[in-house]
Amino acid sequence: MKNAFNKRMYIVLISSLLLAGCGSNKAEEVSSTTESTGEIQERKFKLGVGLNENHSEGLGAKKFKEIVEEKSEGKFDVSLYFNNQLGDDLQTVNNLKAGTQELGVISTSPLTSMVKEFGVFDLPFAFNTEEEAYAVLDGSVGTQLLEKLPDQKLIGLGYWENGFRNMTNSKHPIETLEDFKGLKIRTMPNEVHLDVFNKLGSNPLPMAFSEVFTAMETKTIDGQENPLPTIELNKFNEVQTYLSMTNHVYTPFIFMASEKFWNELSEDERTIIQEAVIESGKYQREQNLEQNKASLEKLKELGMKVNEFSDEEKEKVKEAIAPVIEKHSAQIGQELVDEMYAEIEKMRQ
Ligand code: TK8
Repeated sequence: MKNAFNKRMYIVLISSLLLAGCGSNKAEEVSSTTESTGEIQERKFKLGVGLNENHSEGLGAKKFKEIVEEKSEGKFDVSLYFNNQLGDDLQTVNNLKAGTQELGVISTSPLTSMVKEFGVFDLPFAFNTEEEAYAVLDGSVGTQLLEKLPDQKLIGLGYWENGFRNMTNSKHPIETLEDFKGLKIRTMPNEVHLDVFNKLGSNPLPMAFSEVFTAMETKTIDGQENPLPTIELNKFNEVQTYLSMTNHVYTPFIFMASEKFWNELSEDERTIIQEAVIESGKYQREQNLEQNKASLEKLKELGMKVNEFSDEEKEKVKEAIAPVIEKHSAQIGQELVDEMYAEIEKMRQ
């Protein structure tokens, strides 16, 4: 079955290439050379991630390499690149589109400039727990979004976890709605985040992740927001005094392939990679949950001043940003937003 499918696909592809160029009478010859498309060939390819090799994202990448190399019986050779070595999230997208990088893991938030629907995950306080996020990401909403990527020459293979974001800054603890006012906060390149922080009276500045540490060190910005493992493993505590546990939004990681690369693969080769993304993703999420707990303890030990953000103040923030949520929900697509909330509601019952 699989081979027959591959053969057909290959013939369609080759025939159209031939039609475009050198005449259709060669199609017969081509069909006799298609058997290799179901096989696993020797291949070398690159996987780039944004964080370091000790972060759950880095551990997940190593696990992915291990699984893929084992399943391909050593025919696949994956080179890993950590710390945005191949480029920031948006550069990674460009590399994948151009086919100069085969695989990459990034936050979903910067994708909204290409596929606005990904903004559904940027709506603050949508999820209360990681399990709620998994239900949405691995269910219909997450799948619908992956299906929008081929239009961008990208193939979405699944969701990993960046996690719930918390505020850090060098000025004062953020304990109330008022405390957001006047702070220069770096955001990811994402319209929802930008509008939310504007509404809260902060001065948001979208910036690539790799510039954030220096921007805090030189006081170009007062603070930033990210999940705890990132704050710890990127040593943000060295340039930030206050950590405020706002948990204001959950950011998924998305594992993507270059469409150009994907088109070169046989069905069997694709299956190996797809399965490895899911398997290593389970591991990555588990590691991330562990790291989230450990990082909080570590950051306290390292002397960061940590404060909670009360439910009462959360309600005030939600109220303040309600118009922003409403505007962006309409832009993202109310139907999709409602579907996400319905899925979350199901989890809560
Ligand atoms: C790493 C990014 C990062 C994200 C951000 O590539 O930009 O703040 O949270 O961790 O995806």
